[in-house]
Amino acid sequence: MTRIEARQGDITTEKLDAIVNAANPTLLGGGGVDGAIHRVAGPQLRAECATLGGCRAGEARLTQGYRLPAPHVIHTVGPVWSGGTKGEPDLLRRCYVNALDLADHHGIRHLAFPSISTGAYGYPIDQAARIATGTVRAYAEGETEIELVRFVCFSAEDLAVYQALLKPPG
Ligand code: AR6
Repeated sequence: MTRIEARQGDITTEKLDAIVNAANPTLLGGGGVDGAIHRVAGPQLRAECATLGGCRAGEARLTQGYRLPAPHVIHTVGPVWSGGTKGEPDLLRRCYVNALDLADHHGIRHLAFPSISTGAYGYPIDQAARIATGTVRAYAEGETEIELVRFVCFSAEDLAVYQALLKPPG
């Protein structure tokens, strides 16, 4: 059984097996959650990322967490929102599936996701959160060893959106 939950907070403080980074295709750092993760992890994270040769939208890469409380970081690159007709929903879904697959393959049981693409990349929060929660739920119904998926929302508004979607029906 995979437990799925949402909390408000700063993902860099999470002490789970892995945190997911909303990166860009260079994997060399940026603003938002990516900047926060690199700041806390320290320069060794950037050095490891520099060996990876980048990452396309929808794909995911694993590194160590260095000075982060989480021992691993799963970097994924969300789609840039450009109206929703450029394959953004499928790319966003693939971010979650590929991050979860990578976690499963490396024995990661507890991981946290930020709200991928909903900051600098402009994806509307309601649509992105629906894809995030729906994709993780569907994944949890398959064969997986993952025990906990936590959505870490930066704002109370985002948390309310995730919580409404995670409420059991009825
Ligand atoms: N913990 C949790 N969530 C956070 C944190 C944090 N410490 N900081 C920001 N958020 P964004 P994107 C939230 O812009 O839209 C970077 O420059 C934020 O409020 O970080 O996928 C990369 O290098 C929002 O809800 O990621 C790329 O160039 C969510 O994280 C680009 O931004 C995602 O916002 C990626 O854009």
